[in-house]
Amino acid sequence: MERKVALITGITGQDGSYLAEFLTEKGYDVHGLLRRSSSFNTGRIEHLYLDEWVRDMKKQRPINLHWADMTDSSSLIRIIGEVRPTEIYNLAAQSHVKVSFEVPEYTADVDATGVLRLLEAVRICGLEKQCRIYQASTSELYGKVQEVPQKETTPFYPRSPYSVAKLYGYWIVKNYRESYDMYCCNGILFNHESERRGETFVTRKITLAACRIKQGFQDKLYLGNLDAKRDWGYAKDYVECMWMMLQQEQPEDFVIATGEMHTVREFCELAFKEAGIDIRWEGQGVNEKGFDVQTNRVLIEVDPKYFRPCEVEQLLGDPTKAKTLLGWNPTKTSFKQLIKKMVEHDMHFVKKLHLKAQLPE
Ligand code: NDP
Ligand code: GDR
Repeated sequence: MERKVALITGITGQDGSYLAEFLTEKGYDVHGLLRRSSSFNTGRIEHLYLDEWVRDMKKQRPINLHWADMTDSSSLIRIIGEVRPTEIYNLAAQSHVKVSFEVPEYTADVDATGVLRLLEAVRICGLEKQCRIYQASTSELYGKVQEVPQKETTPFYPRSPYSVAKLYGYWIVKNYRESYDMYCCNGILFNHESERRGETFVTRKITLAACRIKQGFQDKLYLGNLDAKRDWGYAKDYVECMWMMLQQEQPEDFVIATGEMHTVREFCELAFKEAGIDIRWEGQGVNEKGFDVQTNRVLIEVDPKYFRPCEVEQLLGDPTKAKTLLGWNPTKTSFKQLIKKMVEHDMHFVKKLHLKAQLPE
């Protein structure tokens, strides 16, 4: 029988957790990198490895976690040599654009040099002809956009230490493909969100705040640039595409996006509406405020501390190539459905957290 062994870097993150579920269901032997942290960082994947009995009932295979770090070549070589994966999904990254301005050197180490370390580890282990590699590239590469909508041929203009590092990752993947005939692809993914999105990314920050405000646990939400426009999709739909890319005969790069663009302001309006609050806007720029239509209370304010030294004003992807060649459906989950899923989840999540906090020790 054909060996199907996947190694996922970044398995504890939003995408890694969905991809691990997807690949286990497809019958893969799934391995993931776990990096050392002073607190638990396995919350998103606990259900995949904790209870053997439950897993057995679901006829699921366990996932296997290995201590490693993208900044540590020896750990990557050791794991790739031991696991001998047939597919590697490189999702590990310092993935926060704003934070990359504060930790630019570390971001470059993980998001740029980390990709090189991984590719070299595959070669050192002699697997360059047996292992297919997916690289998590990003719409942030387009930055100051040169063409609307952005497609595979649109020129790049990165606007942050994060995207400059990812640009290196993109090109080194292309270079190893051309130099060593390796099967490696760049998925140029536009923003994708979910109930598991990190809490400091704007969408999750908004859905959580809307639910906390609705339940009386938060007074106000402070945001940065309300005019920023993004092409937001659903993470669970996007990880399927990562797998599809590695099943093609020839390795190629693909844009993955919905082809729809919305402002942060629109996201707020819909999320608050879903939570049962109607928002009315007044003022402009840093003085813009979002009022509760019913009570006239200010619920949303702009705080310049969330502005970026260099902003990406708008991103809109053209997923035609993925639709045509992969047969991928970019609008499986609509913008409204995405927000609904996130708000429904966060309503329960917030309630549960506060109930737990009230329990005696
Ligand atoms: P997350 O931030 O949710 O997850 C990042 C993962 O990388 C986590 O598992 C994290 O581990 C791990 N990681 C960070 N630093 C290291 C390191 N030094 N060594 C090993 N692992 C590390 O990101 P997403 O799931 O949202 O994104 C996945 C990938 O896709 C990233 O590369 C991101 O840049 C890229 N991307 C994401 C998009 C999006 O909209 N979500 C769009 C386009 C690209 P830990 O849990 O310990 O922090
Ligand atoms: P982004 O996502 O930078 O696109 O990177 P993020 O959700 O952080 O920001 C989107 C836009 O919203 C504006 N914004 C705010 N952002 C945050 N985080 N917090 C705020 O309070 C806030 N107010 C307004 C931002 O300025 C920005 O314009 C994400 C990450 O997942 C990357 O890893 C990935 O590569 C890209 O998406 C595609």
